[in-house]
Amino acid sequence: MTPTISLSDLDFQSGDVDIQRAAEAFKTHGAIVVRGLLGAYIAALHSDIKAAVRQSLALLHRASAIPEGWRTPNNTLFIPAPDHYERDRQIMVLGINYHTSAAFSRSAFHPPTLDIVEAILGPNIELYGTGQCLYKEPVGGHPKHLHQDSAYFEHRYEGPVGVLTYVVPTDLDNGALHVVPGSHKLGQLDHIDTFSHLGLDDGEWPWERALAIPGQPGDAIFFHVKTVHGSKQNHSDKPRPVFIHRYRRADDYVVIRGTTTKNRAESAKHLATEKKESQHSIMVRGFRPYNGT
Ligand SMILES: O=C(O)CCC(=O)C(=O)O
Repeated sequence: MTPTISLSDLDFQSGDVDIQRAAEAFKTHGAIVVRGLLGAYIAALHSDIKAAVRQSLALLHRASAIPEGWRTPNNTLFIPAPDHYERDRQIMVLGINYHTSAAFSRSAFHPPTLDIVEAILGPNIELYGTGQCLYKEPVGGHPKHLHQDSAYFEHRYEGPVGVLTYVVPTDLDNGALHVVPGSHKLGQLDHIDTFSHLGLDDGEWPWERALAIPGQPGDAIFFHVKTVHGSKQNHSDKPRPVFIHRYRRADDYVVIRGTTTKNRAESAKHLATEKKESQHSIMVRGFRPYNGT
């Protein structure tokens, strides 16, 4: 599937978004980008991201080994660094979230963002997760193989809408997000274990199948949980952080979770035991009626 869709099919301008048209484009292509949408939060978030990086590096000697790499006490995930790198480990997921950064949590409640999410998911929406910051260190910072997020958290219903926002100018040189338009309609695909955890076989899913989305700080990419996406290495001399909010219908919940083929297969055995009641999160739109028995 070579992309026949071009960036202009997915592109919207903050302040001038036709919400229904944006929601339709999302449903058709599985991704849209809204330029400048979260620009007001970038300065404060970037400052908190830099503080979290300093803290993570200072705590690296206290990191413990986990199946995905190493985790510092402030919850930053490190993975092996390239051979020529100044350290043997590099940051992959930075330990910053709604519990540690007010700018991060404020930005999750941004009304124009929620207006678009509501047009996609309907009136009753909760946050999924506590926010995520994917980081690529300079000079080789890790590639993230093409994958579906549903390989990591498959949901009972529609699944979360991810909103990934650039913090620095992001292009082909430093790790722009790539998406495969329409791939959210392919169902759950089989993933394999890769350097960047669960990913698609790159023989079957080469980067040429995907559309790159270069952008500026504040540009927000909305993507479906089953949209195939990923990003290449950061070849620039500066870090490339992004931050992600995830929103889901208030009745939706995870049925299978994993980070490796082994732990995902184990989780799939317990499919029937997953329940919404133990997965309630903060509501951002609408109301959750009591539905206990
Ligand atoms: O650009 C990145 O850092 C990768 C983001 C991503 O693929 C994900 O959050 O699933």
